[in-house]
Amino acid sequence: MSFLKKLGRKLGAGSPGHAPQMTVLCVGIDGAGTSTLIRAMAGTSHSPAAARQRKAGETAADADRSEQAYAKKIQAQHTVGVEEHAVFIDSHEIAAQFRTSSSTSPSAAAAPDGSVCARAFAAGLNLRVFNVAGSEGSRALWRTYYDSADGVMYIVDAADPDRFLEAKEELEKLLFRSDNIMGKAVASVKVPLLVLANKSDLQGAMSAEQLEVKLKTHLFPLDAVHVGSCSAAEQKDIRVNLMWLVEHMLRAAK
Ligand SMILES: Nc1nc2c(ncn2[C@@H]2O[C@H](COP(=O)(O)OP(=O)(O)OP(=O)(O)O)[C@@H](O)[C@H]2O)c(=O)[nH]1
Ligand SMILES: [Mg+2]
Repeated sequence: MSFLKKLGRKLGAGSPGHAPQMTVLCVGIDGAGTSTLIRAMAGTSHSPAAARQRKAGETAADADRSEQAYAKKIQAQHTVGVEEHAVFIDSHEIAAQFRTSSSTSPSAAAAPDGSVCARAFAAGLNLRVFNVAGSEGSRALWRTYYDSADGVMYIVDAADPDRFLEAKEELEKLLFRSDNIMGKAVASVKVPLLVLANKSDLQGAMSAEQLEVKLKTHLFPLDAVHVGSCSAAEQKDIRVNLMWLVEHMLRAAK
């Protein structure tokens, strides 16, 4: 490697400015927890009560009532249209992920110079995460973003059995061409898919294994599919699942 290239790598190591960029589509039907999850990934989650400014002269009881009302308002906010969020993955985290991965596909150490994977190893990875609203009227938009995504995160409310079928059907509509039925399905785009059973903190929430069986993900004609579980609200098990997606997007990149 030339001196200049070595220097460039050294300067760029771990810095978002030099890192390559990949696009992730993060969706789920309304209420699944997509926005909460993305806020946690991007490090912008906050306690609603803490975010509210206490007014001068307000009594503790008044403050308590206002904070509860504020928390409710925040929780009731549905995403409208499309939001874009930035998430930076540090190069050391990428190296650690590849080291601990049990996958048998070629190591990133062998990635050709200048490839997305090699650049991410040197400088980290910028993720552009698109959150498209989960309301019924917005779901047709998912496909538009899917076509140009390097990876997909599909969020399911694991504690809401009443809406599970709806979540399953919407995922199938997104992944497969409408003229095919499951079993003979043809994926419209073959990018890594991470399905998350969210709200694992709630009693009775489906496990990742249960969701995997119910969705029949082993039938999905994709090269890389993983079902994990997490709690976006408690910020639990998010990073480990995100890193699975990062690794598989990098392995699939040219
Ligand atoms: N208990 C629990 N509640 C969660 C979790 N994730 C999200 N929620 C709650 O679920 C509700 C919906 O979360 P959102 O993140 O707004 O859902 P969304 O998928 O973005 O919904 P749309 O914007 O309508 O598409 C909110 O009240 C969240 O606080 C979780 O892991 N556990
Ligand atoms: Mg939302």
